[in-house]
Amino acid sequence: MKRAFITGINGQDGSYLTEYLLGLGYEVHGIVRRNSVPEHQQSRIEFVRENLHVSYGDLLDTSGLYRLLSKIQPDEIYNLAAQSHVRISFDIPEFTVQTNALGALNLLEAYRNSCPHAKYYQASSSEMFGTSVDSDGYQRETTPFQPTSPYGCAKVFAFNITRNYRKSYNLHAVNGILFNHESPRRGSNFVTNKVIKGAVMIKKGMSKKLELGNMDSYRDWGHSKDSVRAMHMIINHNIPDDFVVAMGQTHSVREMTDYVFSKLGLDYKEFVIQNPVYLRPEELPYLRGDSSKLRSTFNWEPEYTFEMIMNEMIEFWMEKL
Ligand code: NAP
Ligand code: F7E
Repeated sequence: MKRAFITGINGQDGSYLTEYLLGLGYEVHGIVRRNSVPEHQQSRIEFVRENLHVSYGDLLDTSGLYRLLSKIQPDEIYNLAAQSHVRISFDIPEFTVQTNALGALNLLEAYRNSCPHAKYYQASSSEMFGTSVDSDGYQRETTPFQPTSPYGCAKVFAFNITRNYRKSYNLHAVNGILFNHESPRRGSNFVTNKVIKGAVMIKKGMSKKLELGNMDSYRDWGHSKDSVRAMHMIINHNIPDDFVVAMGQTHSVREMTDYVFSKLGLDYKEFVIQNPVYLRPEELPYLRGDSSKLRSTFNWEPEYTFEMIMNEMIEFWMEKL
């Protein structure tokens, strides 16, 4: 039985990856942070029991990471933990950098010194590209990084230090450069889930308005389930390497909002207002990923279309509210 160790196990991706690996017969270990509401600590994985082992841990608690990895001796390590909200990274830049950049280094150090024969996956992000776009309108593995947020800057460090450890110490350490991916488990302060929850509340008469920031940025939205399948492929490639994971299609926030409201029989223009609170000091205006390398190496194809993702999330909130 293979053993996996996941940081950020109670996050959106961590919970889907846990289910996916358990389905493949893995024993899954993960760390959660202490929360003053204990029910929140494992809220996304509480329905999973067998072959799942959860410990308290934090990327900033290096000795704890070392102790756990020494004991568990995992075959695969997935570093998914992060302060993952880009706008909030402007409010708490130091914490974001400590967790997303130094936290990755802490985990790499614990890995190198306790279980160097394991494989290591770093959750890198399209936010690293920032304003950089190739002349054909795509971002890919060779596109230079020009990050536009503390979050993006920290992820660039984590990406580079993962490569540096791979080369310096001959470790099987890899990066997945993932574009935005969503699901009903997405935090409701990310734009897709915020729009969908807000629109359903308006539909049900529970709210009258929805406040958003910049509606003219473009994102390449996929599904978290397709993303975690790709993570498993990337970490298990025979050569440690870095891969972009993306749908290759882009939609503006406005188009996405229009789709969601129309699906509910509403006109978004009657309900959506702009609140500058949700604008970013520097915006990333456009993302569209070219995942040809991933597709040709592993035959990876997304199972979800943009419309399927939105529809699943709409159904979720229609039932939940
Ligand atoms: P998420 O839902 O925000 O989950 C992040 C997880 O990290 C949470 O469980 C959180 O715990 C944990 N965490 C935060 N700080 C920590 C720390 N100091 N020590 C240990 N755990 C900590 O994010 P996600 O959407 O699943 O994303 C997973 C990873 O992929 C993240 O690294 C993210 O930056 C990256 N990524 C995401 C996307 C995307 O579109 N979703 C795209 C590219 C890259 P709490 O619940 O206690 O806060
Ligand atoms: O914003 C705009 C906002 O917060 C998307 C993270 O998973 O993907 C995610 O980062 C766009 C931006 O995601 C609101 O300005 C407008 O242009 O859903 P988001 P993100 O910033 O792209 C990357 C790849 C990651 O790695 C991150 O971890 O939507 N927008 N109005 C808004 N965004 C939010 N959150 N809230 C609004 O009211």
